[in-house]
Amino acid sequence: MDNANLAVENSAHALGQRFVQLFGESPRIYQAPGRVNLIGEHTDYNDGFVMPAAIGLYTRASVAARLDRKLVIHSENYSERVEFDLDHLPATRSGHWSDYVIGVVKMLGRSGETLGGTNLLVDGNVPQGAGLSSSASIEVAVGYALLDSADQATDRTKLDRTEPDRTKLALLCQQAENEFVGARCGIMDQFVASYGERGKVLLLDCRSLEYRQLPLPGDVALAMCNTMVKHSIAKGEYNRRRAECETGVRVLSKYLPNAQALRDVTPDDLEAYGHELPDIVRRRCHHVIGENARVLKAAAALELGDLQAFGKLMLESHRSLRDDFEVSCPELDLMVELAEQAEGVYGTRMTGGGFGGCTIALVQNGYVEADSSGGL
Ligand code: GAF
Repeated sequence: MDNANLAVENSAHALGQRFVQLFGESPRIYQAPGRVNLIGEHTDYNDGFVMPAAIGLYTRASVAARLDRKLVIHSENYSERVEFDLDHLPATRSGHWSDYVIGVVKMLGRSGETLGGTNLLVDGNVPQGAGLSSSASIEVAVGYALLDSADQATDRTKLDRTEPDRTKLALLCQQAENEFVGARCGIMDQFVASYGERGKVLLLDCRSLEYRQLPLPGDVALAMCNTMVKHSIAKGEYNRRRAECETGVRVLSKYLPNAQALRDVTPDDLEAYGHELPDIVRRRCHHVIGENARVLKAAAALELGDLQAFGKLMLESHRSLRDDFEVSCPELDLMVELAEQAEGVYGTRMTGGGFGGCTIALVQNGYVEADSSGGL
């Protein structure tokens, strides 16, 4: 076992002990990672393509069943314990961290799962507001834990589940975020939190949910740089971008009756009918349509081992997010500019929803200082 794996193992053991201390019995522990996105930003909710990768930062949910109908959640990050009655869950979000858990509980219930009383201990090291998808990692880890608890509460002979359906779980967690937490996010984050694999990037078609795991060459590393400018997709700008894209489709579909989403609009279509759109909407569409094409080109470049071409596409993506989609910020732009000039960097861009958070750089191995805390 390498040092990184040993550290992960030790911290899981410590979390198990903490659970015993808090609840008096041993838990089962589930873990889901945060993510970076190499390319394909703001394309997921336009039925497009994305290329995220799981990172070494994660959320863990430890779980054991209770005999009553209570859901008791303890957060190590907030040093706080909250209790809910499973038969009288809050109808709406409260802005509290527990919204992410309650959203998943509600969607599981809606999908037909019977949840019994549950003790949950949640702990994570994905920084919040850094664009590394701490929310999807808590949703997916908790989703697994709650399914475990539901299994305990059900007559095991009636269960046909050997392993949870990961796609179903990812969709359910996205629904929790859309309908309970209030962020109209796409499927990328929950999908990669469910399927991400060490050393691979995930090429996902967000319409069909078909995916491929593409290996990253052994001699490159992904470097995350945090601007420390906090972002939240539950705030207005993210939902506004999504609405602008929907406006684009609505207008363009008068000319392109088969267009259900921006995925169905080509650069030629935009050239022909773009003048019908308000300027802001046209620029939003221009980003999404170009970004979808860039993801497919980047996948081809990665398969050919052409990292120079991949890096160039990352830079184009950043410029498009900065100028057309307007989701960057001065700190992200500066970090990209500085990394662009650094030796060994193939390409760099902002990653995630934007308005702050992190950049990602594709770097030749020899130019990165070893740090296993958040790497692939
Ligand atoms: C956030 C959302 F949660 C994702 O669904 C995606 O839209 C991303 O922003 C932008 O690509 O992480």
